[in-house]
Amino acid sequence: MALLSFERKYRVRGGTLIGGDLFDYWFGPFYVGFFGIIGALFAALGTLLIFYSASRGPTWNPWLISIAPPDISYGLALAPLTKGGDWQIITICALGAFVSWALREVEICRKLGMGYHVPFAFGFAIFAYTSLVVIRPLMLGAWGFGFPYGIFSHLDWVSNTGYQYLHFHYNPAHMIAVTFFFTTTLALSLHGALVLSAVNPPKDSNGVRGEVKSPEYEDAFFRDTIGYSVGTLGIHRVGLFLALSAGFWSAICIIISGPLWTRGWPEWWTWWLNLPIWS
Ligand code: UQ2
Repeated sequence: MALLSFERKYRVRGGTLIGGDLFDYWFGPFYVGFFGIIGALFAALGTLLIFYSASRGPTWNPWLISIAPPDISYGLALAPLTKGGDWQIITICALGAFVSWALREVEICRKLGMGYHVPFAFGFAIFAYTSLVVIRPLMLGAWGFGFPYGIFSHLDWVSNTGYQYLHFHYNPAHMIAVTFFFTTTLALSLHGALVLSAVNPPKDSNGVRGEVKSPEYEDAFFRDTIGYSVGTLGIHRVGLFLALSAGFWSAICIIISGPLWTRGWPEWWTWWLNLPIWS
C-alpha cells in the first residue's frame, strides 16, 4: 500500500477538542485542526518578532544574535518593546506554540484511539522551559531572571547562573537529573542494540542469513546475562520514565536555585556534617 493511501485509512473524522468539524482537515500529510492554525500563528508571530529584534542590531551573525529579557528593575511589569518587551511577547508566542502543538497531538491521539503518552511526554519538555522563563522568574520577582534567546548568550546564562551557586554539580536535584540523563542513554543503548541484534542474525557458513529472532530471544539474552528481563513492553515503560524524570528533575533543580536556596550549593551539604551521629 502506498504511504498516502495507507494513511487515508486512518484519516478519520472527529476527536477534536475545539472547532468541531471546522478545522478537521489535512494540509498535505499534516493534520491541521484548531491548534494547528493557532500554533502556526503563534510560531509565525514569534519568529517575525525574533527577526524584528535582530534587525535592531548589533549583529546578523546567527551565533551571536541575542534577545534579552527586561532589566531586573522592571520586576514583573511589561517592558517597552525595545527593552525586553520583545522577549516577553516572544515567550508568550513560544508557550502558545508549544501548548498548541501538544493539544494538536492530543486531537490526533483521540482520532486514532491511542493513549496520550506522546503529548504527556512533550508536556514535561514544556514544563522544563516554563520553569526557566515563567515559574522561576515569578518566584524571584522579575522577568529579568529568564534566559536570553540566543545561541551563545543562553550558554553564557547557564554558565553564569551555575557559578552564582558556586558549584552547580552539588545541587542534589541536579545530581538526580544528571543521573536520569545518563541512565536514559544506558537504557536506549541497551534497547537499540538488543532489538537490532534480534533482527540482524549473522549469516551461516554458506552466507545465508538466519531467521529474524522473536522477542523470547531478547528475554533469554537478558536472563542469561543478568538473570532478569524487564520485557518488551516494560523496557518502553522504563525508557519513558527515565526520560521524563530527567526533564522533571532538571526543572526542579533550577526552580529551587534562588527561590529555595540562595547560597553556594556545596554549602547545602553541611546538613550532613552537622548530623549528631558524628559528635
Ligand atoms: C529487556 C527487554 C527489551 C529490551 C531491554 C531489556 C525483552 C526488547 C534493554 C533489558 C532491560 C532491563 C533489564 C532493564 C534496564 C533498566 C535500566 C534502569 C537501565 O529485558 O525485554 O525488549 O530492550
